[in-house]
Amino acid sequence: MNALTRLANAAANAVAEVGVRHDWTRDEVQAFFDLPFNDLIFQAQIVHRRHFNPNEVQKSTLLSIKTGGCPEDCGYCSQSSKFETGLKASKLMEVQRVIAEAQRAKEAGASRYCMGAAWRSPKDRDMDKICAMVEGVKSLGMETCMTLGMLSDEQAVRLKEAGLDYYNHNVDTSEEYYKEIISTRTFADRLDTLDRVRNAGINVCSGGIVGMGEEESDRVGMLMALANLPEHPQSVPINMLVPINGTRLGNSEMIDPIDFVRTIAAARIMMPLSVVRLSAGRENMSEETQALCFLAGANSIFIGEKLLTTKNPEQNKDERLFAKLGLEPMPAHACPSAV
Ligand code: SAM
Ligand code: DTB
Ligand code: SF4
Repeated sequence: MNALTRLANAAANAVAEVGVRHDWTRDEVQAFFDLPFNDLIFQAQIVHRRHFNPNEVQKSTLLSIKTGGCPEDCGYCSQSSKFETGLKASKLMEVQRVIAEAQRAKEAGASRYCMGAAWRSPKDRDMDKICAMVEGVKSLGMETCMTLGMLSDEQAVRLKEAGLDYYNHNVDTSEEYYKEIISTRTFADRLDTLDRVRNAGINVCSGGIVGMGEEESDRVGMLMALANLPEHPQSVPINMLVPINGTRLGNSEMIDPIDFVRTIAAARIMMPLSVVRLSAGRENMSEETQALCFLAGANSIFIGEKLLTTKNPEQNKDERLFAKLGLEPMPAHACPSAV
């Protein structure tokens, strides 16, 4: 056994013994990525089975409640006004339409409804409508999630009072690589909003995108940034870049699926009580890759035929995959670390 394997095994054993850690070092995390694949998956399975039913996968559905025309310049995004992507922009949706869409998602088996707006930050004048959406979707018995950009303290408190369960705000990549992807805000801005959400008592959903031309060391840095937060995000979405024509990253080369699975496995080991979501990118992924992601400890997906603006696998395709793999939906409010 070489020194790195010993280090990775020791780090995973440390998780098993002490539970949740917030002091991950670069060497420890890099050592997970350097493990033989089978050893990495084995470690991830040990951690996963300690805290979760390994055959349960949480199902969320997304809705874009305000599409396009965003002033930010995120290099991956179809909704940035800085790129010509051919996307049709639209205004903030009516509350009743959002609730009706959520009801359909519930009937299709989703336990969480995630509503996303292409904003740098919400305007205070939009908050009444946003809060009414949270209250309406919650009254259906679903978990609620919003992703609206940067928040003020007051907006975070208002969302909490409306009953919001999760706020999604991704760190997206390492601090070092962030400025290559986005110039209109900083990594520190992202962390500030995450602090506000956590301090308001809302569960944090934060992860990132892989396949944006980053180095493996950036994936290490991204996972360290997430796992060394004062509390682990209760939900950790790992997105595979969906390349969008017209954006700066539209011609990116697809990441090797094994490298993607390694990122999931390392996230699982480092944040043992968090739900790790195999998020965007499933439309371009084989069933075998998805099965490896579940084996590596991913236990959440988006269901429904659309993500925000791009395609997601059809319902019957996902149902067939769940049946083949013997997977069951995770009930609402089952995340062990959620408030
Ligand atoms: N405007 C808000 C924000 O940026 O936080 C919320 C919406 S934004 C679309 C939510 C997240 O979706 C991004 O942080 C990014 O991680 C993910 N995302 C956007 N476009 C993507 C793409 N083409 N491929 C993969 N993930 C993407
Ligand atoms: C997250 O991490 N992924 C979701 C959700 N949080 C908001 C969004 C994925 C978007 C994929 C590209 C699109 O459909 O526009
Ligand atoms: Fe705007 Fe969010 Fe897209 Fe960035 S990721 S351009 S902030 S909608």
